[in-house]
Parts: sequence; structure tokens; C-alpha cells
Amino acid sequence: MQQIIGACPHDCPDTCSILTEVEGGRAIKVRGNPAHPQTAGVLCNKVSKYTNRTYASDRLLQPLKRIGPKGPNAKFESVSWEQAISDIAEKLKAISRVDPTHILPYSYAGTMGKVQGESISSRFFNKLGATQLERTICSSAGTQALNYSMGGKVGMKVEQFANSKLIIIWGSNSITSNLHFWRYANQAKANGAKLICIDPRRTETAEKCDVHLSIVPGTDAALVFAIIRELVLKNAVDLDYLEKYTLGWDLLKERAMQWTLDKASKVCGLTELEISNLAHDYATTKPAAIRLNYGIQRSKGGGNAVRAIVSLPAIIGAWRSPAGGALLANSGRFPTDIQTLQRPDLLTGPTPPTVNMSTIGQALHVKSHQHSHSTPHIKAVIVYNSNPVAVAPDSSKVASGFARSDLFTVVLEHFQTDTADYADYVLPATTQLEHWDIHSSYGHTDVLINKPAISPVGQCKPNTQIFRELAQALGFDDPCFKDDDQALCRQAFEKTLPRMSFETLLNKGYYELDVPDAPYASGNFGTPSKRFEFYSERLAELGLDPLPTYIPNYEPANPGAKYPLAMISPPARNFLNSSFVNVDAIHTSTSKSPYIEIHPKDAKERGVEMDSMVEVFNERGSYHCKVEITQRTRPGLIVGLGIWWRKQGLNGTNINELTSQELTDFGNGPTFYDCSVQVRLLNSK
Ligand SMILES: Nc1nc2c(c(=O)[nH]1)N[C@H]1C(S)=C(S)[C@@H](COP(=O)(O)OP(=O)(O)OC[C@H]3O[C@@H](n4cnc5c(=O)[nH]c(N)nc54)[C@H](O)[C@@H]3O)O[C@H]1N2
Ligand SMILES: Nc1nc2c(c(=O)[nH]1)N[C@H]1C(S)=C(S)[C@@H](COP(=O)(O)OP(=O)(O)OC[C@H]3O[C@@H](n4cnc5c(=O)[nH]c(N)nc54)[C@H](O)[C@@H]3O)O[C@H]1N2
Ligand code: SF4
Ligand SMILES: [Mo]
Repeated sequence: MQQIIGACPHDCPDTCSILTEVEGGRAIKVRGNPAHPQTAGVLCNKVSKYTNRTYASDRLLQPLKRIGPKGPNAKFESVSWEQAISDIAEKLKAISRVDPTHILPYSYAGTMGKVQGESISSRFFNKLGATQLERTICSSAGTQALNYSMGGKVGMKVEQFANSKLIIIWGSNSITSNLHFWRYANQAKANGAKLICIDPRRTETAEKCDVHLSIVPGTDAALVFAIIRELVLKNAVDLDYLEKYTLGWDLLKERAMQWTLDKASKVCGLTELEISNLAHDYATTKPAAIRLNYGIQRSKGGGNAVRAIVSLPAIIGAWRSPAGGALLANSGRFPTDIQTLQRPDLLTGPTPPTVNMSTIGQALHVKSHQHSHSTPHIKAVIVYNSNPVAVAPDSSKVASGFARSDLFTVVLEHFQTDTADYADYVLPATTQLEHWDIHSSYGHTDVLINKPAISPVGQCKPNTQIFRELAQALGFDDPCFKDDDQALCRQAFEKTLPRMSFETLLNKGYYELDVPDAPYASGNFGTPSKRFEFYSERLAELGLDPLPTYIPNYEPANPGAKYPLAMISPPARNFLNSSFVNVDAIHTSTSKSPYIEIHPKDAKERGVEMDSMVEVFNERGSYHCKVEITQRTRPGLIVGLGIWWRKQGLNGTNINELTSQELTDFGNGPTFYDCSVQVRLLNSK
């Protein structure tokens, strides 16, 4: 038996180091690498069954060409790789001869690998001069918020949470989506720390914290202002830190002083006592740490909510201690060599337009006569590492866009996803067990390597190889299109991390970045002023509010309205976005079909019982599913966990049928958790 070192490819802050046991060329089992401190030998439930995914009976094993109509009833026949590549190349050539900006790549973090993500693929689209994709679907509001306030995505080191005395888990269900952080939080708890969870839903994480504050979605900034006011009244602010290392405190204070407990309590749906206790704990417990994650920024004011929350550690000087401060992401600590990997210099013509991936539903409906630099008419989409028909908002628009008969679509995939159903060609891609890659992390601060444990299954090829073959067929002869995957792994950090030995990485599996434990103990923020910017001149120049502000949701819950219920749709524990929904081995008895959670009060008002079949609807669409009646959610709020495929839905839709294409305050991000709906009974059981 051989044991091969790898890395988990999924969009999860934990980026685990994985050992794959291989016997006779077959992967038998994957385990967490016990030698990697962040993984500590533990994988989550879904990835510990990764071999079930790699060897799934519905895995795509050969290139397919569609015969007949697009969509859920599409039929395909197998074709050779030669045929598929040459057909696709001919089509792309014909379109690009007219105007390459009619071609759009669509990709996200199906794999977070630097190599199977954006390497040869980016070189290919740069060389082609295709329209560029603005990759906003997850984190762009929070990213911009951190840029404005702190100058980058650098926060507490995750292991330092073990030494905190107060941990506020703010808009994050760690046990579901950040399991290895939860381990550190538990260590802190064992050492006497208090854990507080701020979440509209009583999640499994909230349940295990000392305090759960069930906030109204989208009102976090209001809560922050009330906390700041209490900190001021209690004389708990660190005037020395504020003076030396921050900008705009007086202005922020002035704004916060308007947020009395009473006012915030009404907006946030928390009691005055809950808020003042929270402020008291934050004022008196040191070191105090905040773990927020991207779930906090999926509403209209999401960026400002992040700016507000990360202001708190600057106000009390929590950053002075390595175990104090806040963590949203640590991606900014990694000096990935984008220039070498993606070769933006290959783009020599005019700057192409961009399309925002979060409004792909609109973008695919731009007509030929509307073609312009701001609204390109898309004639071909190449999708890889993403499943937009299921994961993008307002999905009936996304599906109807992909259904256009004049659209040429290629999908690189492991499975016949909702998006693959609309493809002209489906190209079978390798999984993490079958290819090389190198990874950074947005949770911890280690680089990880992934070696192939087995040969490609069936006729599958790595994304890189598929783009190499397309490049060749299009006559792109730059030598960089010949770089193999190992060379690409080296290129990712060769110049930027000269102290990291690639050979050691190959043997050990990971490399711990040499970065400071308390990055902002003495200021040193990455902003233009080098200070924490409560007040941002850059925002003022854009005509935006330069201070953090509370922006109510586009669609707040309003009992008297046509769509009176708010709806959020956060990650499910057993899925990874829309990945794993088709892997039988990871389904538990309760997760076999799509369902929503509803509060007993709202259920009663609608005559809905446990397991009833309901229609969830609004102006954008209709979604049929089962209900679970539970006190986990608040009255007025329904929760639909995870991203089921549309074709698994009882009426061929999923939760994103209901979400809108409205965007966040910063970063043009989606507003998945800013959505109002109505629910009605279809039949009982
Ligand atoms: N098992 C699993 N893990 C995942 C994923 C997955 O699909 N499954 N997805 C991965 C991805 S892509 C990402 S971006 C991360 C996301 O990571 P997180 O953002 O930590 O996602 P969640 O764990 O769902 O936590 C979000 C929580 O925010 C709450 N929430 C919603 N709206 C509000 C609000 O307005 N205010 C507050 N305070 N809370 C709110 C939700 O109820 C939910 O419990 O997780 C990653 N990890
Ligand atoms: N309603 C609602 N919608 C959401 C969210 C939400 O919380 N609520 N979350 C949003 C967030 S945070 C995110 S990040 C997005 C995620 O959206 P996506 O990035 O689209 O994530 P997945 O759904 O996991 O789809 C990734 C696809 O990539 C494929 N894949 C994986 N590895 C490879 C590979 O090596 N090669 C190729 N060719 N394919 C591969 C997988 O099989 C899978 O089908 O969804 C967003 N959508
Ligand atoms: S999904 Fe997250 S917790 Fe699970 S193995 Fe991957 S990195 Fe680790
Ligand atoms: Mo995400």
C-alpha cells in the first residue's frame, strides 16, 4: 500500500492536508494528515468519503456532445477527445475572428488549486482576448471592506483563537463550514473562554456556544454601533491605540452615539440586555477575538457590516495581542505569483469588457444589437470549476440564458450538473486524486501540495491539459502553453517565497508561512494611511459613505408585505455548495430531499405541518420542497440549507430560483441572504 500526500481542493477555509491510501492503482481511503497541525488528522464528513465521489457511478468518464434540446432533458453521445477539441476550437476561432469578447469564461472555486483553477485557463483567455469574468460570487463585498478598513485580507492567525478568552463567532456556522477553527475555539473554551454566536439561526455552532444572539438578518452594523456606544460610555476604548493607529475615530464615535440600546434592539431583534451584556463582555474580557466569515456579507449592506465589525478590535486595541482581533480571511498573507501563473501580459489587444458572475442571469440575456463594451453579447461560455445554473442568484434567468439556442457552451466537469445539462460539449475533468496542484488557504497560513494519487479515471483530463489542447488547436504557440502541471506548481510561489523548498514541500505536504502572529499590534495596516481607517478617503472619493454605516436590506422581512418572510440559504454540513449533493454516501436520513426550515409560529399560520410539501415563492420564481418545523429559526425567517441541484428539486428548481441579482454595497457581490418570500401549503405529506 502506498500513501500519497495531497490537499483538499474545496472552497473551505480549512484547506486540509490529505493522505490517500492507494492499492494496486486504486485509491482505497483518504485520511487527514496527522502531521499537519491545522488538519490534525481529521477531515470533515464529506471529504473523508472523497473516494466515493471520485469513483461514483455517475462520474463523467468521456467527452460528450449534446444531441437534442438543452436543459434537464438533454441527451448526449460520447465523442473522442480529438473530435471534441477540434469542434470546440473551430467554433471559438469563428467567433473570435469577429470579436473575441463574445466569448466568456465562467469559473469559480470548485477547486481552489492554483493550477487547476486559474493558470493555463487564464493564459488561454488572456491570449484569446475574451471578455473577463468578475469573480464576485462569494467574497467580494468582504474583500473590499477589508481593503478599505485594513488594507488587505490579513487577520488573526487561526491557531491563536485557542488562546483567546472571549470568542465572538459572528455570522459563521463553524462546525459546518470551518470545522478546524472550531477545534481551536473548543481549546479556548476548555481554558475558560466564553463563546458567543451571533446568527439568526440557532446553528449547531450556536447551540454549543455559551450565548446565542439570534439577530435579524442584515442588521449587524446596527448592533456594532450600539456596542461602540456602550464601549464609549464604559470608558472601555483604547485611546492610545486609537490615537496612534487609526483614522476617523471621532467621526465614527459621533455616529455610534446615535445608536441607543433601545434603537438597536428594535432594528436587530435582540433585547437591550442582550446587547449590553455583549458590550460588557467585549469591554472586559481580554484577549477578545472575532471570527466572522463570508456569510455575513450576503446582503445589501454586507460590505459595511464587515467594516463595522472589524472596527471593534481597533477600538479596544484587541490587536495588541496575537489572540485578540478578528479573522475574516488570511488570503492576503500569500504572495501568489499571479503574473507568472496567469500571464496577464498575453492580453495584447484592447482591454476586454468584464461580466459580473453574480449577474450572469442578466449577462446571458444581452442581445446581439446591445453589444457594447459595458454589455457584451455573449455567444460562447466555457464553464469550469463552477455550477452557475445551480449556484448563481435568480436562477430561472440563468437557466433561460444558458438555454439560448444561439449560445455555444462547453462545461468541464466531474458530473452531469445542472449547468452541464445546457452544454454543447461536456468535457470530463480529473478530481483532486488524479492531478497535481498547489494550494494557499483563506483560513490558515500554510501552503499545501497535492500530488496525484491515482491515474485519471476513464478518459478524464486535468483542466490544465484541456486548455493546453485547446490552445494548441487555436494555434497559440507561446512556450507557456507547454508548461506541465508540476512546473505550474513550482511557478505559483517560486519567485515570491524563495525560502520555501519545493522538494521539502513535496515530502512534507505543507509549508508554514513565516508571518507575524499579531500583524497589527503596532498599526502597520495596509491602507494608504497605514492606519485602521474608520474613515476612508478612498470611499469618499467614490462618493460613498466614508464611515461604516447601517444599510437596511433590499428585502427586509415585513409581516404585512406580499412576501412577508425573510429567507437565508447558508451552507449545508454535508454539501460543499452544490458539490456532493449527488454523492449518496454522504446523505443522512434527514437530508435526502430539499427542504426548508420554518418557525412553528409561521408554520401554524399557514397550516403547515412537519414534512408538508410547500411552495416557496416570490416575484422571481417558485420552489417546491418539504418543511422542517423548528425553533432553530426566528419567527419571520425561513432557512434553506445548501445548494441542491435544480433537477433534484420537486418542481425542477432550487433555492436560487428565489434569490435576486441585486448587488452588495461594495464589490458587486450577490445578496443571497437578502431575500423575501411567501410560503404556502401544497399538500400535507
Ligand atoms: N460544509 C460546508 N462547508 C462550507 C461550505 C459549504 O457549502 N458546506 N461553503 C464554503 C464556502 S464557499 C464559504 S464562502 C464558507 C462560508 O462560511 P460561513 O460564512 O461561515 O458560512 P456558514 O457556515 O453558513 O455561516 C454563515 C452563517 O451566517 C448566518 N447568517 C446569515 N445571514 C446573517 C446575518 O445577516 N447576520 C449574521 N450575524 N449571521 C447571518 C447563517 O445563518 C449561517 O449560520 O464556507 C465554506 N465551507
Ligand atoms: N443560495 C445560495 N447560493 C449560493 C451560496 C449561498 O450561500 N446560498 N453560496 C455562494 C458561494 S459562497 C459560492 S463560493 C458559490 C459556489 O459556487 P461554485 O464555485 O459553482 O461551487 P460548487 O457548487 O461546489 O461547484 C463547483 C463545481 O466545480 C466542479 N469541480 C470541482 N473540481 C473541479 C475540477 O478540478 N475541474 C473541473 N472542471 N470541475 C471541478 C464540481 O464538480 C462542481 O460541480 O455558490 C454561491 N451560491
Ligand atoms: S472541506 Fe474543509 S474541512 Fe473538509 S476536508 Fe476539505 S478543507 Fe478539510
Ligand atoms: Mo463561498
